[in-house]
Amino acid sequence: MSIHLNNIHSNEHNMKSKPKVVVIFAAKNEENTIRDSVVTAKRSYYEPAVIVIDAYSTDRTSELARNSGAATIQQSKQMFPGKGLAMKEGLNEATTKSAADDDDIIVFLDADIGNLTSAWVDKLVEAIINDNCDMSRGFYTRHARDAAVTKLIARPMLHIFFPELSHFEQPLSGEVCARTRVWRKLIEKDDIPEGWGIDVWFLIEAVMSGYNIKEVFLGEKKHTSFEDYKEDVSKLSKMAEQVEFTIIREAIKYERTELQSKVAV
Ligand SMILES: Nc1nc2c(ncn2[C@@H]2O[C@H](COP(=O)(O)OP(=O)(O)OP(=O)(O)O)[C@@H](O)[C@H]2O)c(=O)[nH]1
Ligand SMILES: [Mg+2]
Repeated sequence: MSIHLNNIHSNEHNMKSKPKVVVIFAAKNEENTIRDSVVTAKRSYYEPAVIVIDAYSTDRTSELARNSGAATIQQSKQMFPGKGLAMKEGLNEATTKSAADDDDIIVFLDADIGNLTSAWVDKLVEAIINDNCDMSRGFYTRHARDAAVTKLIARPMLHIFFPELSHFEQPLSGEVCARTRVWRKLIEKDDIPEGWGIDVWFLIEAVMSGYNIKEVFLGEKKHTSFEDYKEDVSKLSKMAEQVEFTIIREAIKYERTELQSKVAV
């Protein structure tokens, strides 16, 4: 009897049976981090299959992803930014093949994270399984100058147009997880952004579809894209423009332009 109890208690994941999990990375020129990203994701307790959607990288991203055991696919259009297109095509692939059952779980992770651990996958998946939410999203502590678009565009604009989303720490989080049935509902909509608008679009559309969303703390996030713009924040202007425009478009779509949350100007 005591052996039996010990076995139960030693299983920290306390799972009846493991769900099928697929991890998707969108990646453009991430040769420094892609191998570790794929290998680390695969070490998750949930033993996920990994898909990399490559944006015609001019470095070794695609080759390294394939050699690390990821199903590696080129996105259909050679466009940049094409993060939304890549995520949609990753979902088309997963929801028709490796995660085709409605109850399967699909996790997105950015491919430029220097301190990714497999616990990130575990925590995002466990929020879905144990906390009974429809979508889990990573939030983190980050460098004080990191996440400028989040701090200066996404959060203030959500506060004005979608005040019920004001509490989200990271509305542009790249670490997002949901069951196949939820992703299917979201990608059947016809206004899915192809560029940088995708992350905040998924958040707004999930909330407006009535899904229950939980942010999950993942510790510190160190990512190489911050190194590219930390000396010159103007490199984020295209991202800022697309996030801003996406929120305005969503505000019009959901008739939020009455500015019910007034801002003193
Ligand atoms: N397939 C594909 N992947 C992309 C594209 N643009 C960005 N990515 C990937 O999307 C992920 C997030 O992009 P980052 O450049 O790190 O941007 P971010 O971290 O969300 O934003 P910042 O906090 O502003 O740096 C990374 O894995 C990129 O390689 C694209 O056009 N196509
Ligand atoms: Mg990044």
